[in-house]
Amino acid sequence: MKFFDEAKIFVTAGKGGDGCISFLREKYISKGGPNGGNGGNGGNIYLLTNHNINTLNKFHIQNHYFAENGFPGEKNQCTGKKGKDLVLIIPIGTRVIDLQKKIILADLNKNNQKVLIVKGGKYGLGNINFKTSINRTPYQNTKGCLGEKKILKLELILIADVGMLGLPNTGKSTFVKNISKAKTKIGNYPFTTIKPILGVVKNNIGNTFFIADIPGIIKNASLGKGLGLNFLKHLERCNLLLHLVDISNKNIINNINIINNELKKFNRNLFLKEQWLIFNKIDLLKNNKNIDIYIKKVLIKFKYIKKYYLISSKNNIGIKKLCCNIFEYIKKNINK
Ligand SMILES: Nc1nc2c(ncn2[C@@H]2O[C@H](COP(=O)(O)OP(=O)(O)OP(=O)(O)O)[C@@H](O)[C@H]2O)c(=O)[nH]1
Ligand SMILES: [Mg+2]
Repeated sequence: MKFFDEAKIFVTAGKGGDGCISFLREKYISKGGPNGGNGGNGGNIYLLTNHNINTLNKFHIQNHYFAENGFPGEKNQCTGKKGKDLVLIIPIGTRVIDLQKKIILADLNKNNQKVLIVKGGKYGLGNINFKTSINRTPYQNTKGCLGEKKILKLELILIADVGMLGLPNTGKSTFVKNISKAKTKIGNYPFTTIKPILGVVKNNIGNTFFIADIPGIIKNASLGKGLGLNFLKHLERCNLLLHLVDISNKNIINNINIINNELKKFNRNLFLKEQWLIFNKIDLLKNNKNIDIYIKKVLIKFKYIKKYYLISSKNNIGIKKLCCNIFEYIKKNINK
């Protein structure tokens, strides 16, 4: 099934109900006064997060939403019924952008978070409000106001502590599958992963962290090459990035530069996040003798890399130590 992490929707709150013009008409009361009631307010539209929803797919099936209009006032001073509110259920991690004003209206990161996005129009006044000493039979009311209207962009950004980063085929999904129960797709070809996947990693004392596997990035992804850079937004909420490189590849320095240049182009804040370099596929190295010297040569070029690890996701080498250090890092930096 296609995974939509963005959607454009049109939301219109309900119009307020009009005020009523009416006069008391009863037997033996020849000229009863005004008794037209006020209208009801128009319905509002809210967004509400729910952890059972993971995509914005339903907003591609329907993208226009209307809340109910308020009802008009009635005779005998009866106020019109308020229009029903509409509540749209969205996944946790949704960012809401007002496309016309180009501002972020809300960033909803918790379950059951509710925000008002368009307010219903105010009710109109019935003629009972216009009675004065000089005008006892006012043929006057006000109309209900129109409800607010907005065009919104919804952007779903995964809530993960750790994000995977790297060229295609470096073993990101293999690593995530190895340490979590995530159903990542693995294949010996580029762009095996075409949508982001969230995994949960647990240790034996009950701590957990969330890890996001995203599609690989290639040179000029910012120009739309490969799957583009759009998926990088899923790393925005991560506190730690694991940059996977294939140690059996001859162009490691160049490959690391490609990823970080694209990262900077997408959002410099991502580049400034804590980044650990993970040399994967060490099982493929025939000769491990000069590996330390080689790694030092690589690291000298990348001063911003805080830590590095040598692992094999396939053969389970170095994974345990790396995971322990991630748990430690998270304990120190995230759960402060
Ligand atoms: N020898 C060896 N092969 C590995 C290792 N880790 C992953 N692979 C293989 O590398 C290939 C790519 O693995 P994936 O996990 O799909 O790579 P990816 O980085 O997620 O790739 P994309 O989703 O295309 O970006 C698969 O054939 C894996 O079996 C490893 O540690 N050693
Ligand atoms: Mg993958």
